[in-house]
Amino acid sequence: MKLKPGFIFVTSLLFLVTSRTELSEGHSFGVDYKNNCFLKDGAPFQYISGSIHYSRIPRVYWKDRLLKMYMAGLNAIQTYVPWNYHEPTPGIYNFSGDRDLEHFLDLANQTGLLVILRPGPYICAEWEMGGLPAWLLHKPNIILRSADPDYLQAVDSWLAVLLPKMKPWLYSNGGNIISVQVENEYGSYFACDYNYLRHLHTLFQLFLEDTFLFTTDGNTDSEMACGTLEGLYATIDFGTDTNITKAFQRQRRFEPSGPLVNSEFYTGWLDHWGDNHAQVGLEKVSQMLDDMLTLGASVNMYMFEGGTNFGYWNGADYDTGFRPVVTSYDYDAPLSEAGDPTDKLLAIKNVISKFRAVPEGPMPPATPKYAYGFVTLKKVGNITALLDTLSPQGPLRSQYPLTFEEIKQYYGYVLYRTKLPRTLEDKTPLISPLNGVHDRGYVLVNGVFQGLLERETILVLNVTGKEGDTLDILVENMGRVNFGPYINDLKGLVSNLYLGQDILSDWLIYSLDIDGAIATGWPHAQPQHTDPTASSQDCKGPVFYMGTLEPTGLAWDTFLKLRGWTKGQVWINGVNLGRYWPQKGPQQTMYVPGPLLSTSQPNNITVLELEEVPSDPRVLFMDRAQLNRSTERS
Ligand code: NDJ
Repeated sequence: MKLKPGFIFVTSLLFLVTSRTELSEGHSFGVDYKNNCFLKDGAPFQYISGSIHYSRIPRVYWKDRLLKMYMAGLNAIQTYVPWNYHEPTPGIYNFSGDRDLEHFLDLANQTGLLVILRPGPYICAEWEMGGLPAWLLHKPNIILRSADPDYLQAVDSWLAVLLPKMKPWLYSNGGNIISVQVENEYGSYFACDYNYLRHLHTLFQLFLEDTFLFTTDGNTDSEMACGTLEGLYATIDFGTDTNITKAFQRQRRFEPSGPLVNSEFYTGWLDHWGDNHAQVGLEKVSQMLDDMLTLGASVNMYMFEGGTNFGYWNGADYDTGFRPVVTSYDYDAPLSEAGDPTDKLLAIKNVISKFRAVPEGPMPPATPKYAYGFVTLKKVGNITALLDTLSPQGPLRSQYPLTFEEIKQYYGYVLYRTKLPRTLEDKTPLISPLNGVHDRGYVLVNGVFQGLLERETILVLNVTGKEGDTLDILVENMGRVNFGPYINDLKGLVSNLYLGQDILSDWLIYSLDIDGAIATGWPHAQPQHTDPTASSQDCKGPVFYMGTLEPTGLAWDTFLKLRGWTKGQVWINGVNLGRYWPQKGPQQTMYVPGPLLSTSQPNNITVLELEEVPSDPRVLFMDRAQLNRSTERS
């Protein structure tokens, strides 16, 4: 058949206007710049996606959450890969259990969900240090998120492990990853280092070949200017307080053609300790979603399922001060922290049904919750009496304090010990003149709690004592800054402490491996001689309590309320549930996933209370969450 010249011209033009991914055999995903849309297998495609973070949900619940997202009408999910979750120390990788990313991708694939992958290497996300591993801070003054050679060397090593793992999951290879984001809102970072972005672009192209690569930036010209790069499709993010037309006009200034994309449409918002619980009305969320989908935009809702900052994984913001994020990442999202469908989800499903066929059948119900009731705890001992157990290798000696990073402990708590250099007849100020307690220091003299020092807010504490008395400062890492220019967030006593005019020196520094001790069965495994005569003074300061939730034959979700307790950490059956701070709020209960409970064996509860235990040391397992209370009146 003789082809008319015009036909050849049109065909070749079509070749030019579609991305290269159109040309691979079988599966293809790319952009049709002529018709301003995505093309999946050659057909126009609009993704309606929701963010879910596997690192914030127990593995056993991944399928439950993904199925609910599918039944809500989503055709894709978006997830971050936290670098520090998978490379705890340089060259040591963990992709097992709750960190089994490929199992998560497989479950999404089985559930009929495409994946928008966001491997960073920086991810923000209210996650510890924005996903960057704290061991990067071993290099003094490293310029993170830049072409700093030491930073890039670590990035290259990490991505050379991660990205090949992702390759089989790429849509073009028959998997479900349709697109990959490079970095994260890079335009909001001061460095604005195009060489860094170019380096990442080259790396992602090398490992991921024809995959659609994009960037996401906040809704300002400066952010889009510094965060975008030729060759990476520029997308934007904004919430319900935004004029959609103006926001997408801004995206158009960077991508004159191609699909409109909101990569993070905020369905709720995060909580810091001390905030009022953030909530965003479902009416605004569903109306704006409708408006964006009507424009043909592809949208990812951030978050669709928030989950929990278990352990020490919460991040912090440093804006109006140092503001750590709470343990719950409920985010007022369409699926609650416990994965329960909400009215917001149903409203969103209703909107989606106007644009695509939503799956038939019922929405999977909330998992059953159980109020196991009260459990009375008993004292194990003050932290200063447990150092042989918690720091079996003994202390380091140093003339001046060392940071967490210098002693190669990255999370949790470190005890700093020295002697009073002279007798303090009167109350004498213990001072951190350079605001160097990162982040909270619990101060004891001869084991007696004196009070606390706190980053930004409490830089002086008056103490008394005699020459030679033991001065202990338990320092808590409350979570590294995850957004903005202060992510080089060293922890511990990061500068010298003064007692009056004298610099304190000659320190013993105890790295505390509490999680390791608990993993061996402590304190429940060993017979505990508890101290029934504990005086009221004893109930102040860092102390461990323990108890047992007797088995009920049920292992249902529940919510732990520590009414009257002040601030601390909880472990159940060896799992670190995260931090509690009911005195500060707004979070008043901690999510306890049912699968971590035993139906037949006693469930071991361990509590580290940092400040003051209630006169009646009991805790309550409830069948509902309380996330929106300010200071809890006991
Ligand atoms: O990309 C960021 C995402 O990871 C964008 N966000 C989200 C907030 O939930 C999340 O961190 C912002 N983070 S704007 C900065 C919050 C400042 C209070």
